[in-house]
Amino acid sequence: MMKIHKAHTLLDIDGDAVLREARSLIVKQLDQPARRAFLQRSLTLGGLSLLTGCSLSDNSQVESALAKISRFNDKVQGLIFSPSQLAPTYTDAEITRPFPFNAYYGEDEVRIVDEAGYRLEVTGMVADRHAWTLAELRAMPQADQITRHICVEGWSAIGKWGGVRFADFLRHIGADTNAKYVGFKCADDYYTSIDMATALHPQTLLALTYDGQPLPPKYGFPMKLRMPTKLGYKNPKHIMAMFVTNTYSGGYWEDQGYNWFGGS
Ligand SMILES: Nc1nc2c(c(=O)[nH]1)N[C@H]1C(S)=C(S)[C@@H](COP(=O)(O)O)O[C@H]1N2
Ligand SMILES: [Mo]
Repeated sequence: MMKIHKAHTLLDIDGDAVLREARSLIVKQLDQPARRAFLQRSLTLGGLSLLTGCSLSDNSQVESALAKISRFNDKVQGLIFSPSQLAPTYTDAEITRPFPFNAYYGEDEVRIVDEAGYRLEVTGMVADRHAWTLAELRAMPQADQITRHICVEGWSAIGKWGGVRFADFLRHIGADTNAKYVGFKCADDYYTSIDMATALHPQTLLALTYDGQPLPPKYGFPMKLRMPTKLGYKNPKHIMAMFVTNTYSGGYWEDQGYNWFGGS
């Protein structure tokens, strides 16, 4: 099922009711399964940022809605930000089971990527542009983390991912770390891009495993980029290609209005 985002629908509905729902979702439903209804009822950060970009300052309802949304955003940002600049980590016992699945389509349409033919394409501002097999990536030093994934649809969940520290990978391939962005293309139609500072963050992981096992298809086989400092939509699954660039390249949801930085 396709999710439809339409910023203008927010103008047709009661701002306070939407915000009550947003608050109750974020407060009561942390660690609960995904609620697609959240998006289906049109409350999306995407729609909201689109509104922020519009000149609607004469509309007092929208203005007060935006002020409340900004506090709602602060709450989300607060969950993923800590003064030490590292996202909080958790114990095995705190892992959310089962971990929720999410994508712009349903679980019955999860993309299956064949391991044998898989090569991670690396282009742009890097010295070594060879394409990587999974075996080569598994031969790099591995790290793992138990962190919280926060989705703007109003749920969060704690999971365990393992793989190659992205900073190690970037240095290994001779990436120009003065470049502004790293972009990703996925096996589905998803794509996103991140700032270099986050790419180099010690908790940013080119994740090859989930809960100690090769990443299952639904969680992004053969690999995803796991960034506990960023919201769920910034974490691309099924990565097929990455590129280092100074040219802004947006993202699947970002191009529909979601905040591009999407994190702390
Ligand atoms: N390739 C791809 N990556 C994606 C998405 C997607 O639709 N396709 N959805 C994003 C969103 S909005 C979320 S919340 C997470 C969900 O990851 P999970 O299935 O491991 O919970 O994947 C992110 N990465
Ligand atoms: Mo998400």
